[in-house]
Amino acid sequence: MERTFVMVKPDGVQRGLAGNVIARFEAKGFKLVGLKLVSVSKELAEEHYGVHKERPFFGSLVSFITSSPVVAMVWEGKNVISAARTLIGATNPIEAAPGTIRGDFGMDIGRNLIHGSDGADTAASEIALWFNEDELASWEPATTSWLYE
Ligand code: IDP
Ligand code: MG
Repeated sequence: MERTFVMVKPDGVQRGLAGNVIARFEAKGFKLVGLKLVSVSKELAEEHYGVHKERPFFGSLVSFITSSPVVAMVWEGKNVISAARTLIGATNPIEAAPGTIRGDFGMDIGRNLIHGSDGADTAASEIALWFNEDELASWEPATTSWLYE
């Protein structure tokens, strides 16, 4: 089983879409193991988006993510890292497929609602960046045998 880091960005929280995002991950069958509302510091924002430091939009990324709270989550399940990216949709919401979170709810690349880790290494480092070990729950959903053969 994999774990991945997913975050509803400030636009998603402000628009009241955090519950819808959580519902989609739950309905798919993924297991929630960490969840919190975070007012993001500049330091955390710069660390999270460190890979984009040289990009022209880095400053606006940091100021946007620190402008209003985010919902930070860790989800667990089969192939959850790539499956979460599939549920999330393409980076530019106007090009994202209908049925994806960005495709259904977004208009602009700078307001694309949600972040999901893009690989195993990123998932591990982002989970460690955003959560302490004691904030992650180990639990067994009663539905496991109805979701997995
Ligand atoms: P991702 O969120 O789909 O993984 P990344 O390429 O990792 O996309 O970019 C991180 C975030 O930076 C995107 O979610 C988006 O909000 C923003 N971003 C990416 N490309 C651009 C751009 O060309 N202009 C403005 N913002 C961008
Ligand atoms: Mg990315």
